[in-house]
Amino acid sequence: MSAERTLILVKPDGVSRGLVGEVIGRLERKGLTLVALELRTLERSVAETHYGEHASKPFFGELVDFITSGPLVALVAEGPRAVEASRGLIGATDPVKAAPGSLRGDYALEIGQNLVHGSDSPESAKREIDLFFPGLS
Ligand code: RTP
Ligand code: MG
Repeated sequence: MSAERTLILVKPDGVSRGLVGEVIGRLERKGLTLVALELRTLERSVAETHYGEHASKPFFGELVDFITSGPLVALVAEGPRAVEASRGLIGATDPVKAAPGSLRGDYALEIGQNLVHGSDSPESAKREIDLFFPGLS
């Protein structure tokens, strides 16, 4: 079985709403394995690096404000095609359009507070894991 790793964040809205267990449970029940897990509040510089691809977007300031607004849970999950598998569990970026049954489809309404992040490609996963858990990618 070829293993791939991905970075998942339970965003501050997920932590404050008590949905950490729900997110982790779905990842585990899908068959993904946790290989790192940490509760932390991000420095702005880390958030700006993590979301660097969006630096020129009009929502960038709000995105960084939100992701640094309180503790989040960062984790690395591993399994076959872990990036694609976890993006499927998370659902579309806009929670109103996310399929019911996905995490965003079931638990979120606003694009700016959409509960969970998952790396969008193996290359992004490597970059993001190196940022959050150096040496683990
Ligand atoms: P994420 O990186 O957080 O997992 O989300 P994603 O891949 O589904 O979406 P992405 O395009 O990477 O956008 C990152 C986050 O920016 C916020 N966003 N707001 N107002 C808007 O039009 C808008 N577009 C994106 C969302 O919170 C999204 O998760
Ligand atoms: Mg993204």
